[in-house]
Amino acid sequence: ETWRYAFEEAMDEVQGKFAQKFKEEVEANSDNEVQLFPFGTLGESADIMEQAQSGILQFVDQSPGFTGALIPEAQVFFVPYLLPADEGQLIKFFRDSKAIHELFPPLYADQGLELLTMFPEGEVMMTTTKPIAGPADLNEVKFRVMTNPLLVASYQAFGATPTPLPWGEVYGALQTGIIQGQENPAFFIESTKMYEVANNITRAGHNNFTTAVMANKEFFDGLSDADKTVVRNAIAAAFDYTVDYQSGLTETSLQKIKEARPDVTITTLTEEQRAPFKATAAAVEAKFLEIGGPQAKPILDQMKADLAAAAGN
Ligand code: 6CS
Repeated sequence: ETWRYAFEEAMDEVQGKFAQKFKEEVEANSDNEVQLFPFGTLGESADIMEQAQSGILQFVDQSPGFTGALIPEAQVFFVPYLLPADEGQLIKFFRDSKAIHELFPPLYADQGLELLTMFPEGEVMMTTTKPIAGPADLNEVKFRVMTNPLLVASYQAFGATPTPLPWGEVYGALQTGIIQGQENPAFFIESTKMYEVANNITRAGHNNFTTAVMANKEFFDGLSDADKTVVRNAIAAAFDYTVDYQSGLTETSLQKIKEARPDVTITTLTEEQRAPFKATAAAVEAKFLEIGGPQAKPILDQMKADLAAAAGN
């Protein structure tokens, strides 16, 4: 059989690396073939999700940044400063989290999706046309966010004017001045050349980019037990591979950006400068409980317990 798998990034970006490893594992361990569709071949994130739900695609990688509209609980990943900055803790959390492995799958199942994995793609950084040292500098900045109500609330709390847009419109919107900022991990800022149209990079340490890989549920349920195992093993192998691939990626990406455009500023905010951003977390968390769907509270409570466990507490 041929399985179709679409993702939100290019072949040589993190989701593409994951997908290629998944394909390699599936094809080495079964007679199935995996056809990969990178960003731009089948539409935006919202389009590939629809295609996966309707069964045109068997697999899809869509980030909670877009799934939040479909599964309100997935917005939890946009409570600022919830995920740890420490990489070891972060990976441990993604590997062991009960919220991810037990509480989220039924919510995805309700939308016709088999949740296969979630994984991190790196520290999120702001890129803006003007330097940012604190919330006051975000005043009147139209800041592009993914189409996720809690991410909108979070940037409102940060003092910006959040502007939800699909990914394909971001470069042009920065270029023409419709927006003045956006956020993404360093590898993505580098590969998509965001620094060309917004040359100030700010590390507020407020989040790590989470993504999720799913299968069409009807398709997955119809697989033989052997094929289900092939899929699950391929996902596990791709997870490990992607974690290794990302080791040191943030720093090498920032280095490449500096080389490509020496006048880029890269500012790591001090603890003192981060304090007003951190102070918004409680209000954004309260907002999540309000708009995060019927399972918002159990998901948030479980996430916190999982994060404490990953931190060794
Ligand atoms: O900002 C976005 O919309 C995109 N960012 C990343 C890192 N991956 C895909 C997503 O579409």
